[in-house]
Amino acid sequence: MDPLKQKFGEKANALRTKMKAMLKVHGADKVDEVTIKQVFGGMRGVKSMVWETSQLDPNDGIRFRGLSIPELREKLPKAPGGKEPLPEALFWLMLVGEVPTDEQVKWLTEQWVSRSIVPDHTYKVLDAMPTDTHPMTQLTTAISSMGTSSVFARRYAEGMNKSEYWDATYEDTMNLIARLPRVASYIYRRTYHNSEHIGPEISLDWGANFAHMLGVEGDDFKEFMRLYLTIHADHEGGNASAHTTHLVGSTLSDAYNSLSAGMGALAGPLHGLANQEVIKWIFRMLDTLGTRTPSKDQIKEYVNNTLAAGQVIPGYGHAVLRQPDPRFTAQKRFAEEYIADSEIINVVWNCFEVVPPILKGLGKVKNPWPNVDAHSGAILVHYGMSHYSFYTVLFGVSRAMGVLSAMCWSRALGMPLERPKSVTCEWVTNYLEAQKKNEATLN
Ligand code: CMX
Repeated sequence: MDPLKQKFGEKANALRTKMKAMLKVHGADKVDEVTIKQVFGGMRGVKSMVWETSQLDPNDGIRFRGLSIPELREKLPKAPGGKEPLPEALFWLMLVGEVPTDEQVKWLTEQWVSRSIVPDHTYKVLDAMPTDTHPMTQLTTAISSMGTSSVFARRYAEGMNKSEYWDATYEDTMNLIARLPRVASYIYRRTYHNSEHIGPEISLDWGANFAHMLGVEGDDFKEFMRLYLTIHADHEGGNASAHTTHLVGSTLSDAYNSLSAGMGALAGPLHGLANQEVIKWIFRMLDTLGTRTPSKDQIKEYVNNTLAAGQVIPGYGHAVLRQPDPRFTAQKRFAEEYIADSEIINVVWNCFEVVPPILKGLGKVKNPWPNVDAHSGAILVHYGMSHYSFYTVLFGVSRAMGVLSAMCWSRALGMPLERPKSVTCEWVTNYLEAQKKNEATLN
């Protein structure tokens, strides 16, 4: 048995036993109450699922197994000579709740290399699609197409015992994550580089090899990819891509179907697609203003025009966060350290000063601060990746690590089919009238 699977199995067994006992005693205790505003308002804040791999605080931001992003940078193993955390190390941490050793990370990198062969038919499926198909559509299709090799689907069909669900899901998780950089770089090269593909360099770590297959050379970009793939991996369970993956997985659909669905959620402009929308919005602003170096006053006017046109400012706001996103701050820190001077990054930094007071002034935006998507595009443009329609695929490759490690936990803890209750508008009206009558009777 592999050491990570063994560790996970032990931890999962212990937690499952503990939670079963807890549920027996406390199953009927209340943790929350739901308001009508929440029923109509996207279930904001309703505590209704378990997600082991990370937790989001509105002010402090994301913590992966208790560690903040600066702490990840300090504590997780790095590539030789590197300063940014290795995404493999984060996966290990999310899955078993322990910071791995250098040796353990090396083992995981090698595992993913050995599992990275993509089925031939997936390349054929991709090649059958027009090259102007949005890269996220290509990604979801490619992921679904790899479902032919699902260990979970095969073993379920053979009559697998419930107690083995997590084991088969672990196998799918490892295979799927191992293959994603190959699939994603294939999509990138076929879409923007005349299908001139670049083979893997198996001596490299997962993130650096991905950078290599994309065709962007240089140690700094490799470091950026390691950081990028680490900080985008997870944002607790309620965000749309995580929740979708979880919901679909709760039907015992395999990891391929579940992740493909989750990537469909990530492809929405209010979620992951915002990373392409940010740079598109900035490019349009520069074109409209006829300058690469707009003043703060010019940016202010453009922001006001965007709002007046009934559009959102992409990269700003968040359903949970109420402070600048630490994932934004981590990318800003990277740019300050590695990129001396860049016009496009300066625009992002000027927006950081200009946009929040304007959004605050609207009086309705709960979080006027930048989120993760406000910064990434400018760094990618700096390194020569200006095809912004691809950006959400990068987000997706990273997000797979969080949602799939969480899926292993859902299977290990025996999470059932998700089935919340819906109501009609008429039901709500009748409910309120009944409440009123009750109150009148009591008075
Ligand atoms: N620009 C303009 N208006 C904004 C805004 C922004 N960046 N953020 C919120 N608002 C508006 C909302 O559209 C809403 O307006 P209406 O009442 O007229 O419908 C109002 O402010 C209240 O919204 P909220 O409670 O502050 O925010 P929500 O939780 O409803 O939505 C989010 C959160 C992210 C969808 C929203 O802030 C937004 O649309 N941001 C821009 C898109 C974006 O960057 N998304 C990426 C998020 C991170 C990620 O998932 O990758």
